Amino acid sequence: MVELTSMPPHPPGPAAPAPELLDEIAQRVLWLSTRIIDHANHDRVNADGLKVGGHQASSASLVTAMTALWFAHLDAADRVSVKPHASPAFHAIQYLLGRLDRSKLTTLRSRAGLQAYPSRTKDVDGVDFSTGSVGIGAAAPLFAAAARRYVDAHFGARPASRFVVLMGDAELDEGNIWEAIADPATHGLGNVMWVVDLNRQSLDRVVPGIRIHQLKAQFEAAGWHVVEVKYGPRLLAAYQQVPQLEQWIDAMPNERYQSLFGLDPAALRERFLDGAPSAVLDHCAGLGDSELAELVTDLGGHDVTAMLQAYAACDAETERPSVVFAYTVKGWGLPTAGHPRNHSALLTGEQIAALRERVGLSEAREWDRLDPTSEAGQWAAVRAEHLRRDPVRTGTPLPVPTTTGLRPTKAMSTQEAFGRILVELSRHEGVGRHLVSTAPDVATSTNLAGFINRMGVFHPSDQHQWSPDPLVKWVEGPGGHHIELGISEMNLFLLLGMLGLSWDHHDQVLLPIGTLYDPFVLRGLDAFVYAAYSKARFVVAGTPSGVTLAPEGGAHQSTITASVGLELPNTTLLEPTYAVALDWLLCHALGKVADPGPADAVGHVEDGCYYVRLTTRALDQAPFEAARERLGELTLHRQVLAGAYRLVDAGQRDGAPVVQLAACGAVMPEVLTAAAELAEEGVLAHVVDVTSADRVYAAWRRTLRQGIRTATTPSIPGAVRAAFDLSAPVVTVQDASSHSLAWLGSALGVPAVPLGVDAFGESGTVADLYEIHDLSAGCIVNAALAALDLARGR
Ligand SMILES: Cc1ncc(C[n+]2csc(CCOP(=O)(O)OP(=O)(O)O)c2C)c(N)n1
Ligand SMILES: [Mg+2]
Repeated sequence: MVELTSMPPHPPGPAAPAPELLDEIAQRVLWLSTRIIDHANHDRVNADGLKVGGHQASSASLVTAMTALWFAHLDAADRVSVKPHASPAFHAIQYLLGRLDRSKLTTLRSRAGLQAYPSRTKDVDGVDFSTGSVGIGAAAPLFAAAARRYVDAHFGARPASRFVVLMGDAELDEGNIWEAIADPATHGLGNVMWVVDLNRQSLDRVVPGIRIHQLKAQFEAAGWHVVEVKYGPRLLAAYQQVPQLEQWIDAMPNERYQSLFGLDPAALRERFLDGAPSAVLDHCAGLGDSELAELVTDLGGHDVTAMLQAYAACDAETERPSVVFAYTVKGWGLPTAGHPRNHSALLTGEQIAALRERVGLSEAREWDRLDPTSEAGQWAAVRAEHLRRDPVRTGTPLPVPTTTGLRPTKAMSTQEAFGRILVELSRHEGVGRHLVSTAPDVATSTNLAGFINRMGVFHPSDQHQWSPDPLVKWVEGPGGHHIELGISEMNLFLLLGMLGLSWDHHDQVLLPIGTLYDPFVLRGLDAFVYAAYSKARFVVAGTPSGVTLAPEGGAHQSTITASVGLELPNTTLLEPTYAVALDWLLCHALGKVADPGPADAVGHVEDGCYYVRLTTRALDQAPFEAARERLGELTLHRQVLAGAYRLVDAGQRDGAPVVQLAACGAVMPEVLTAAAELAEEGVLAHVVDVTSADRVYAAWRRTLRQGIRTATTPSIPGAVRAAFDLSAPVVTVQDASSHSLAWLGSALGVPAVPLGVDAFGESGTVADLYEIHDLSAGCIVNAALAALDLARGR
């Protein structure tokens, strides 16, 4: 058995300082994070009258855990995902470490300021993972660790990183969490630690009942190492003396226990002791009210020593991911502590003044960093140096070719072409090495089998192959290039997103390619959006797509996905019709995945992911070859990449009506037949193959924006002028909702008749389905005549 390249050991960090020093720093983090939000809401001029917001209580809940992490645990190579509502605590820490300018502290939730929730692309102080949609940002580092395992196995181990997550306890209600930990691709990742901020509160309420036993069991069943940090040192010492005290607190309903935090000490005594057993009453009789209050609210998640011990226990566990359940108080150290409605509650001016005084600051010094001459200030400097990261290297560009030279000699579907292109690329020196594919249990049915047979399946150690099937040679081991997932599409997009950030997280460019059935893009959509928002770079193929999947029926026929691909930022939708066009587009996309390159003449840069919609309908490739003859390879190549080319030019004839049929993908045979029928009736019908509606739309929007911003007449984009006729009415045809191409009429300034699929599909033949949805050649002819009528009626 070949073992994975062994990880280099962790560099020992500077020894942790005394807990009192960390407590002092935690108080400053608490102050700054609270004040950052307070300033945004109460001091900054608010022209809109909209509430600015921010989450003081939610941020305070994690202050101890985060101070312990950044000031005594993390190394420079570690990567951390911070719970969305703790962004102020994160920025306060970065400020104290000297990574954030003071001027930024008063910019929370303002333009070009600190983002409401940690953002990789918009924040300036080293956010590793964007967060906001709860559950997604928490799961992402698990997949980043899976990507690291892959990168280490293929390109040699890099400085060891730990992947740390700081998450809310209500995030565990999100199903994607459980999908993530259940997938075998995330098993055995000993460098992952999730810290659950167990404050037993969500947005609306104190969570009824305590589910910790169930949660622990679920993690353990998934093979995780579970650590619980429940009580602080005071309570633990008291339990030694009075075991009944522990039973009393453990048995207390969550709502009652939480309500203690908001009480003054005398009232707390009364509520806490109401109905208590005599041993508890006796013990507490010897304590003053404040002493009792401190004891009863002494939770482990606010004890730096207990938290550091928990982190160390997770480090020691190298074979399994770890989860730490840290018992905390939402609003720790604030007057809103434990209040059921504290999620967005803001401190009053008096409360802020009292907090400022408590941490020993004056108004004049309130934004100061830790005094550099103090012990705490000196420690911050030591940690800042320890955590300093080198900028990401930009390696030599990958030699991605512009074409694999694919020349189909027979009818071919785009899905088949896709498989062939990948096999060709896998043979390409300098490119194959960087290719990594993944699929949620649909690798064979999406045509990745050829690639996998050549490149193998990734597994951390060599596996014996039991399969008797000679056609499926799935050799599993550390050299494999395909990561097979369970069925979860959410996991697919999380993994693609993290493979697509490998250039940043692991200093290694990869060429990630994922496949899934097109309708299930929507099943993973939140993670797809997350990946795009994070500017991950990958290619995903939705295949097969549309009602062309005829017999498979409505549940498997996608309609709105084309609109999703078109509208999603940082994502380019490609839907070519012909194999060679797909080859050119894929090669170009992979080149951009390797390196997005500089902006074009108008400042546009395509930086993100590529979504290719494919089908299994084999199409005659002759029309494309005819266009190649007519236009020449260079022009055709350029136009295919720009998003549209004229597949059939109907020529000119004085007085003859002219219409254009703009279409993409599987429907092209019907479109070509319609064009021929129209010609027989004396109508000149151009056919435009729209290879990327996204690129044409984006070009049109760019010229419009330019016009709007400069108050000048917008120009017509080159991509539009080259392929379309700017005076002929247009019929748009796509095996997708008709809406997704309907804008072409406006872009061309001509009447438009959009055809597409605006109802759920059903089982049938392709001809049946096209007839049901008005995609038959006859319907297209009638649509063209309608478009001409509309144009005449103007
Ligand atoms: C997917 C998603 N659904 C809903 C929300 C709105 N939301 C933000 S925080 C929150 C509750 C958070 O509770 P928890 O995770 O326990 O965090 P904490 O108590 O630490 O604030 C909700 C429902 C969101 N951000 N994302
Ligand atoms: Mg909570």
